[in-house]
Amino acid sequence: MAIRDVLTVPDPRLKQVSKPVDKVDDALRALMDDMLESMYAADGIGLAAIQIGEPVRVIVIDLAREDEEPNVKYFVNPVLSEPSEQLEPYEEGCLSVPTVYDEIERPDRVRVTYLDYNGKEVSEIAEGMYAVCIQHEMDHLEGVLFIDYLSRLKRNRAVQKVKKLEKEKERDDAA
Ligand code: GNR
Ligand code: NI
Repeated sequence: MAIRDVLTVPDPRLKQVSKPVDKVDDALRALMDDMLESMYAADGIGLAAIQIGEPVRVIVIDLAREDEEPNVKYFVNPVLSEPSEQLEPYEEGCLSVPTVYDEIERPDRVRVTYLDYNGKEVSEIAEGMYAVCIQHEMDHLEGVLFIDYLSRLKRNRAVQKVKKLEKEKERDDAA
C-alpha cells in the first residue's frame, strides 16, 4: 500500500469524467487500498480515485469518528437514484480544496447501487452525512467540485486561496 498525493484545484485532472471499471480484480483492490491509506493520511472521510490521479469510477468512504471502529465502504461504478425532494444544507469541505468550507444543499436521502470490494452488487439508502458524502464523491466522478455550486466570486476566491497555500507549501518544502 502507498500514500499518494491528493490533487488540488486548479489541477485540470479534477475536471475529468471518470471511466467505468471493467472488473473488480486484485489490481483494482490495490488501488482501493491506496485510496484508503491516502484518505486516512489526509484526515478525510471520503475519497474519489481521480483525487489521486486515477480517472476511474471508484470511491472510498469511512464516516467513523476517531474514537469509533473504522467503517470502510468501497464503491465501484456507483449509481445514485431516488433522490429525496427534501434538501438539507451541510457545511462541506474537500481534500482537493483544502481550508475552504461552505454550505451546500443536497437531497437528504438517496439510493446508491454499486459493486463492493469483492465485486458483489449492493443497493442501499444513504441518509444524513452518508448521503452528503456519497453525493460529494459522485460529483468527483463527473469532474464536479463542491465549489462549483458557489458563486463565481466565492469559487475564484477558493481557488486563489488554495493556490497560495500550495505555493507556500512548495516554498517550505524547498527550505
Ligand atoms: O473529508 C471530507 N469531508 C467532507 C465534509 C463534508 C462534506 C464532504 C466531505 S468529503 C471530504 C473528503 C473529500 O474531499 N472527498 O472527496
Ligand atoms: Ni472532495
